Amino acid sequence: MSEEPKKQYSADSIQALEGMEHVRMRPSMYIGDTGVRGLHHLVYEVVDNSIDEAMAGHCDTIKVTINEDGSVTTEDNGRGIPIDLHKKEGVSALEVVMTKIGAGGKFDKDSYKVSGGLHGVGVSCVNALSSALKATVYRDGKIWEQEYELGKPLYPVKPVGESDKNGTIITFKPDSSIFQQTVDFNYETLASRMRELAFLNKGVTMILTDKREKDDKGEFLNEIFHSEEGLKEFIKFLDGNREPIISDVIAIEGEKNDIPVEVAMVYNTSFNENLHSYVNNINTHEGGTHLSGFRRGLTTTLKKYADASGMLDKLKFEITGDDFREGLTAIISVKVAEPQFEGQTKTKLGNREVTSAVSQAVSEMLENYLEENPNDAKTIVQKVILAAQARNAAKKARDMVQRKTAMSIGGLPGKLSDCSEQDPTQSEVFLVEGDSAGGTAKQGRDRRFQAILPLRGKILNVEKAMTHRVFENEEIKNIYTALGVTIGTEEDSKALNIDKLRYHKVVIMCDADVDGSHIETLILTFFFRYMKELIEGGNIYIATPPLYLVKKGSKKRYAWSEEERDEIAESYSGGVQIQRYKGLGEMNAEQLWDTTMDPEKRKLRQVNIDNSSEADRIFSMLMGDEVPPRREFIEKNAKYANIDA
Ligand code: 0RA
Repeated sequence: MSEEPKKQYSADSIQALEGMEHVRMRPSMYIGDTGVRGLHHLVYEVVDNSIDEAMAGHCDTIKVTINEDGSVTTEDNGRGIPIDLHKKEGVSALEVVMTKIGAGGKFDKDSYKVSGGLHGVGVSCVNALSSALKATVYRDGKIWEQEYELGKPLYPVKPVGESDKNGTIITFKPDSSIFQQTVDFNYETLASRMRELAFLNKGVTMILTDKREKDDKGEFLNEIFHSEEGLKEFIKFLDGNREPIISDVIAIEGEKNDIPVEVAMVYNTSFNENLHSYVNNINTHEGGTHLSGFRRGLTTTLKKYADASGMLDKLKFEITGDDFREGLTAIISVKVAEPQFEGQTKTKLGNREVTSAVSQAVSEMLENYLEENPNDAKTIVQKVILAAQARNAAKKARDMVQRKTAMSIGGLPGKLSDCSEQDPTQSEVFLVEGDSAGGTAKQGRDRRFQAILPLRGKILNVEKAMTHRVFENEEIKNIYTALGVTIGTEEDSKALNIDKLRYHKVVIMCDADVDGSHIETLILTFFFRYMKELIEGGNIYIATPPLYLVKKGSKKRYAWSEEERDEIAESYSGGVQIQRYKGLGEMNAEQLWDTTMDPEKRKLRQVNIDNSSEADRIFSMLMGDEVPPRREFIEKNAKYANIDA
């Protein structure tokens, strides 16, 4: 052996290895968590790099494949990761990109990189967290390859063939010692992110294939996402189950102070405001300066138009910002060169300069639209006036909810059986379907830390109700008062105050049948539209009562699925008695505690929002007016279908 290869491990590359070690020691610092979310983040990280290539105009097709063995392959037709010698490191640039934390991949400065949040940590992180990874690069007339284990190269980058194509293929298998919860990729989760990316980056084709599963026709699950109209189509997709009140989606595209701004919006007959904002393709859940800019631009322009039209002349009260956004669905997407992310989940844009850029862009383009479409303009102003009137009514109802909350114990709902624990972090409340199950739960619970709030039958469908009706509803008022949640501050009439949240776990407990799942969806819709912070804070859970009791003599076990039921029956070697639970009411207090409420044994499902635009679309579909798409969705997801049969 010559002396050459030794040089590979210069001081810098040793530092790189240490960086990779650090990723393995503290993975959450790089990818947020090592649960389901973090796992999928690995795919997003690689795909983001391909999208960067697309944004720079070098790539139009990105493929993601879940392989039979559970690994994932991403493939793009970008320039390919550079393979030439990296002078400082003394090895191929490909190796640097794959093994050096913070190399970030890009050496050029003119791409929209991400300095905060979870994205942009680099493919090297994915490498560090993979038990095996293979990078194949098509570039400079050749095919290049390097493989790694736990982020360590198995051999130097080598040519393995010739080709005139360009692009990058990366196959990786997540390390199960890091992702201990699961290494199982979810098709739907990846599909909804790829769909979102296709809308946000028009013209780019995204292809997802799942080789673990075949459909009825014997073909792999496969979807192609491609949008020629971008955000305009995104809005139509999101609002497909709502009824628009204007003739078409308003789409705005431009650049202000070097900040590309894209907005699409529509008004519908609902009473909800639905804003989704993105910075460099990242969903900014907590909003930020771009969203403020949008709101400001929208309000000033519409207000100016409405004032000039004379339609507000007879109005007895002021129009507020909220009124301009009732029934509005909008997507704001900006590209910022050096974004600053703030907030609890680092999804709030902080860059001050973005507000005025977006506000100006929106004002100019919306002004033109209103001039050119006077009928739509009039419809929008009428909707705003109606919203202002409804807001006045809602304020009265809301004040009543608040007055009730203010009265400590005396103000708690009569139906609430509270726990004795005073510390909210140690307390939980069960929202239980129906008074009778509520009674059983009350007997079965551990009253020291478990409270019970029975809810009567089907709670109000908030998706179809005006805001003031929601606040007037008895069951909903009970939820607010029991939880200690209030609405409205000096600055923001709709702001939620959860500082005094009385229970850090809120558990929805419904029957395991079709009615139960409908009620569960109604309650979730309420939390999604009116207390989203609790979902985001991880406070909302769903109880999972068992579906079967398998008995033989004095032996008995519960089952949560048909497979489990059959397994138990088999382990008892036949001759068993099987009881099917349709509702909570069929269990006695002890059984309910044993199976569903005892923290030692129960299986709570935590509710979280993977993809908020997708969640919004699903709630509007499930709870809105259109029946056919709802039926289709329920049939596709009919996990309860054979239980009721
Ligand atoms: C570093 C520099 C350049 C591109 C990339 C990395 C790159 C990374 C990934 C990851 C997946 N697909 C990718 N495609 C490209 C710039 C290339 C150049 O300047 O030619």
